[in-house]
Amino acid sequence: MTQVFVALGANLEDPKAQLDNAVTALSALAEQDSLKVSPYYCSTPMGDVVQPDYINAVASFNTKLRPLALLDALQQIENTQGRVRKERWGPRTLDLDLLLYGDEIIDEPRLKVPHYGMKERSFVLVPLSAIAPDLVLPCKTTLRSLISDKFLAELQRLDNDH
Ligand code: A4P
Ligand code: MG
Repeated sequence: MTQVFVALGANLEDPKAQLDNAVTALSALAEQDSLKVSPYYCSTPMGDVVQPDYINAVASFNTKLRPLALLDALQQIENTQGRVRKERWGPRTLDLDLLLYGDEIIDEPRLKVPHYGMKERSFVLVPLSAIAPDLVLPCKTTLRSLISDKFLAELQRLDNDH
């Protein structure tokens, strides 16, 4: 069994409901009582595409699924929630990125873990620290050392209870 971290993002078709539905779907992949979900945060879009603001969060859970089977399951959840892949970094009903799979470093054509952008993204690091403040990345960097005041200021935490 391995502890995994998954980033959730949505900016179309009631993004908050998209995240709620994704959390329900993720709970089916999680070993009993292992699912933790960060608060939801509103963030301005990264990249040059003009698009609505995002709702972002991070979930962690223990799973027996091997990495590629987990990726398949995450992509199936995205597809079920109407994800259409068009432009890179474009708007989406739901994006599920596998951030960490235990301490493993994975370099396969379909799957790179740790996720390539996670260390530079406030909308990943801030929710991650809400559920795993003492996390140390496989490269031995502490999560705490990556979070700046600027990152904290970039996100607006939503009031929601889950
Ligand atoms: N893939 C490889 N490694 C992974 C991994 N660790 N997790 C492959 C998930 N997938 C991984 O992803 C393309 C391919 O990456 C997959 O088929 C898988 O085999 P995708 O989800 O189809 O494409 P994408 O999401 O459009 O591309 P990319 O580069 O993953 O986009 P990002 O980096 O996810 O950025 N702004 C804010 N504020 N908040 C956001 O959440 N998200 C994006 C998307 C842009 N701007 C944003 C946000
Ligand atoms: Mg993605």
